[in-house]
Amino acid sequence: MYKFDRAKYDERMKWFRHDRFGMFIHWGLYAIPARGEWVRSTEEIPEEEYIPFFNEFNPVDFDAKEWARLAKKAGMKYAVLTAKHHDGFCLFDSKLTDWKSTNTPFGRDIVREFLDAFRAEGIRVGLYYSLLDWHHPDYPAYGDRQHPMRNNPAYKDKPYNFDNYLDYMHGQIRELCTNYGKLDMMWFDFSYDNLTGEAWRGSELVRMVRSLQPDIILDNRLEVSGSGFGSIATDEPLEYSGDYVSPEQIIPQTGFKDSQGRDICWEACITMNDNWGYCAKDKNFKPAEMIIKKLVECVSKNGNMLLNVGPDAKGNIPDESVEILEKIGAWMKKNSESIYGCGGCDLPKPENGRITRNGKTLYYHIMENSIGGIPLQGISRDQVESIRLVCDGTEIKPLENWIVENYPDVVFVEASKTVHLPDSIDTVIAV
Ligand code: JFZ
Repeated sequence: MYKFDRAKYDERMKWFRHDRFGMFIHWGLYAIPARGEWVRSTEEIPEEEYIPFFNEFNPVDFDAKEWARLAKKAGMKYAVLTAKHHDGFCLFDSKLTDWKSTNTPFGRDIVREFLDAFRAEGIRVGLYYSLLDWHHPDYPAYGDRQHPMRNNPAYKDKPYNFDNYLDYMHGQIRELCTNYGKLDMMWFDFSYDNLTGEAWRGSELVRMVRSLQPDIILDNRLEVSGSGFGSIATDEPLEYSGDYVSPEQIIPQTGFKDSQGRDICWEACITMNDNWGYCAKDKNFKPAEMIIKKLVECVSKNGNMLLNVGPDAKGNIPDESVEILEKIGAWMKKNSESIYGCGGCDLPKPENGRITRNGKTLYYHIMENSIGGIPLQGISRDQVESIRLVCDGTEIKPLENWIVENYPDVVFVEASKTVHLPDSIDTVIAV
């Protein structure tokens, strides 16, 4: 009988609660049509029209070290690569299929190169593994609402044996957990309709993964889709509950607490534009300033952010994404002490920004300029030991003038030295 072990759980979640910021990488054959990673399904493309991408896959510019340097520069502490996405194409040298990068003209084990390069930069590593598989003959096709062949009459009476598929999937996950050294995270994606939990033989799968990789952290999608909370958010997590809630393309309105008032771990996965996989036409990139503020928002609610890049068919991360990551990196270089090891605090969100906290230190993220003094809400003068500007360490004094005398329960600091001078994105003040 499975019993959730909270002490063990808290131990393995330590780095996750500390690191806060990771890189998601969606990459595969779909980078060639360049219309997003769902292209086979949305356009109902039959296998024979997808195979040419396999036959030509040769991303000559792929350099995992370059990706890793970029992630490091952006201040990202962990990274998750799609070892297999819904199209079933494997970026690793699986013995269980021919549908893998090592059999394309490229001929390389991309997962291994990714793991080596990111570990070398001191970045923790995780692998995304799609539970859906549109290539495997034993995965339900006709009538499955996601499958590219859902409406194709040729698949209507095609027999399939789902247990064969599950053996295959369990076998591949065993390969990943056995042949590639220590993995920090496994990101299963995703459950839907009747396919959830034990339909994936979830308990058996998780038992195997944890026996091979005792410290690994799992997302919650063996149990739920991209919007569910699942039993990890209850007092009795199931064996396949995973370790954290994984809201997709949304930052929750507040953090989550369990019935004992403990914070529930979560990670928002977010795209920079509107697609996970490379999409040539999608230039709808979010400004770096916005993403920085959203990262702060996640941390202020005790969550993480997993920010996506979708490299192109030659293996390059799009220029727009590189530029965004560099801008984030410039901010992180000066302000990351307000992110790493930080979480939320019990004070309400101030009207001019957000607060993150590490122990006794409050980080006031000032996102709006003030006239006169900047109000640090929620604290009183006698609680304050010192105030420093985080980006350069400058001492800041509480204001003592005729205006602030009338606001005894707010600490004001000088505006001129802070917001509109060094950094108008998010100026951080440590108290
Ligand atoms: C999933 C994938 O389909 C997507 O390609 C990407 O990898 C993302 C991170 O995860 O997205 C989902 C998962 C579930 C639902 C929608 C999108 N859902 O249940 O509606």
